[in-house]
Amino acid sequence: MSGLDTPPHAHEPNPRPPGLDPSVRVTSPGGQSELLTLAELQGLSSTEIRGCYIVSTGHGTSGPFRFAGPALLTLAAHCQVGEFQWADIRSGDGFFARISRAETTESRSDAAAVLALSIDGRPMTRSQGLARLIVPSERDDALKQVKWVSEIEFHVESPD
Ligand SMILES: Nc1nc2c(c(=O)[nH]1)N[C@H]1C(S)=C(S)[C@@H](COP(=O)(O)O)O[C@H]1N2
Ligand SMILES: [Mo]
Repeated sequence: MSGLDTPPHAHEPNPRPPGLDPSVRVTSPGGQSELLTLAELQGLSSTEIRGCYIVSTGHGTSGPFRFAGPALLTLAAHCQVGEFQWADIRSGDGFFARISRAETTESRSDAAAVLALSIDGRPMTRSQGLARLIVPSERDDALKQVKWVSEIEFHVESPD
C-alpha cells in the first residue's frame, strides 16, 4: 500500500448514523482547527456533481445522483488551510478515507471532491450520510464515500 492509499477495511457498510450532529471539524497542517456547523457549511459556496453512483456492497448500485455541497478546496480556503498534499477524512463511526490533493482539484475527466449536503436537489438526511464525502474519480466501490463526516484533517509532509 502506498502512503496516499486509503487503508483496507472491512467492506461492510454501517447503516446506522453515529448520532445526529453533522458538524465537521477542519484541521490545518499547522494544527489549528475549526468546528463548522451545518448552517456554516450550508453558507459556503456549493459545487454540484452530476452522474454519481453509490456502488454499495450493502444494497447494490443506485443512482445516478446529483450531489452538491462545498468542495474540499472551498472548505480549505474558508479555514485558511494553505498548502496541503493530502486530507484524512473521518466519520463518527470510525470510517476513514485518505484523499490526495489531486482528488480535490478538477481534472479533465472528473470533478473535484465535495462534502455533499444535498442529493438530487434535496437536503441529504442524516441516514443518507449527511455530510457525505463524494470523490468523483474513485472507482473503489464507495470506499471513499465517507458518510457522517466529522473530521477533515489537511496534511503537508509526505506520508510514511
Ligand atoms: N461512515 C461510514 N461511511 C461509509 C461506510 C461506513 O461503514 N461508515 N461504508 C462505506 C461502504 S463500504 C459503502 S459500500 C457505502 C455504502 O453506502 P450506503 O450505506 O449509502 O449504501 O458507504 C461507505 N461509507
Ligand atoms: Mo462497500
